[in-house]
Amino acid sequence: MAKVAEKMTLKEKLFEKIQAHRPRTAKLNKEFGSVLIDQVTIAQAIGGARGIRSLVTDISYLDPEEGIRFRGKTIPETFAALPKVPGSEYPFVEGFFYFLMTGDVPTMEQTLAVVEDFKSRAQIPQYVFDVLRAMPRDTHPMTMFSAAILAMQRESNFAKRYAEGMTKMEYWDPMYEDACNLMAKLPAIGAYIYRIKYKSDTPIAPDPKLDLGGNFAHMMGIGKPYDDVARMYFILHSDHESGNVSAHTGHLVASALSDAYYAYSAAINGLAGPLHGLANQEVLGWCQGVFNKLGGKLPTEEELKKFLWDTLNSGQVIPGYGHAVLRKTDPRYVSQMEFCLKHLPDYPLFKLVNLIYKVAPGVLMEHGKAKNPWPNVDAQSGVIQWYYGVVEYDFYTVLFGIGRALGVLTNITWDRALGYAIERPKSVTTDMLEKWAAEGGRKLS
Ligand code: CMX
Repeated sequence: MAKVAEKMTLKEKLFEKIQAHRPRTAKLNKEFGSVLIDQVTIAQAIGGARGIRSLVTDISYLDPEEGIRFRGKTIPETFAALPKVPGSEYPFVEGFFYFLMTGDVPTMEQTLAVVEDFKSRAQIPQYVFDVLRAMPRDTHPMTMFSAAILAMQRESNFAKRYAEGMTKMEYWDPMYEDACNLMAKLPAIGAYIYRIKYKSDTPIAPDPKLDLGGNFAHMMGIGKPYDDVARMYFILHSDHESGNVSAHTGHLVASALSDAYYAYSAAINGLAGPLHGLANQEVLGWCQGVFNKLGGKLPTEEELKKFLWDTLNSGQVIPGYGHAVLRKTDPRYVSQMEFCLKHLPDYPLFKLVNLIYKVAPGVLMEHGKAKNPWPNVDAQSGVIQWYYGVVEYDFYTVLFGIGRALGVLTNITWDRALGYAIERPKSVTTDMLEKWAAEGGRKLS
């Protein structure tokens, strides 16, 4: 007899959703495969494939004006809908994972089942700690994080099952197992890197009573409300549709049927770039530079304008500003700003970040290059971390990386469920571009 929906595990629910979704993808592919959805210009071919509609995901969608929606919900709607950790302002990360995977808002009971499931998967093999310990302590924490994930590849269910032989229809199952096993471990790996690198080698063991966000705060050694900061931070950074470098890298690598460990380690390497996730580290460095130059005092608007122009004139970007898709202030920025207004309204670094928000868009507009002069997620995130004592700002992108796993791992599970193909776009040569430019375009057909 079929199990009642509320009693289904996340995995059973996911399978039900996969079975319902597969005919939609198959029909589109078979009956409407030749329907045109976009065309490509020379500028797009040279300019990083910007805006070309050639990826499919149902996990999140980024509207240039509105910002991100997770499974159809805006950030405030997402936070309002999901079951909250008792005594906390923010939802369980585990419930959010359920929501991303299935598109359904879980009940408290379903959420707690994922909390328990993740706990049963959270144990980290000793060799991972040994690998991290063998690395020089001045290694960038993103390199350590990526190496730890890659080191665990031998644990992959997907790789084992693939070697034994399984049908395409089964791929999603071991990919889901790998996704959950990895997601359950990442917070502890991140906190371990933090404690050995910056806190005199004093790792803190997990507390089995706590949820993912609470446990992360505990293992970082930081009291309340840092548990809520962790929950908010991981959810906000989880997904930003498929084309950004980390999500796209995860999708690309997994499309070769590389497992979740290979794919997510690669995604982390992309996130480590200063034009992507590393921008949060750069923002804090930039702000501290301003404070240092002014002996710790807040700049006036005029002084700040000069700092911004100096940065632009030296050929650098204003970190935390601009976006490849967004054309307004990032709602992830707004969500963190609201947290700051509630918890740290008078904090000098928050005041500086607000002042930058007032001044930088005008400077960028006058500069005339950036298509979007408004702040992105990275412009605000470091302030909160700094306030709660995480002042080692080269660690910030690891926090991003723990959150981003929620989206990437969900996406690659669905990629396998829907049988998405190995990714292989076609390249052309400069000679060809010049020929087509002279002819007014490539003759199609
Ligand atoms: N400061 C200065 N110049 C900027 C700028 C900024 N913040 N944002 C864009 N520009 C420049 C670009 O470098 C580009 O210059 P060139 O024509 O000389 O190459 C020009 O404006 C046009 O760029 P764009 O189309 O507006 O932006 P892109 O889609 O090419 O790049 C992004 C998007 C995010 C890489 C870019 O805005 C940037 O470098 N921002 C600063 C770094 C940052 O905050 N990254 C984090 C993004 C969020 C995330 O992924 O975490």
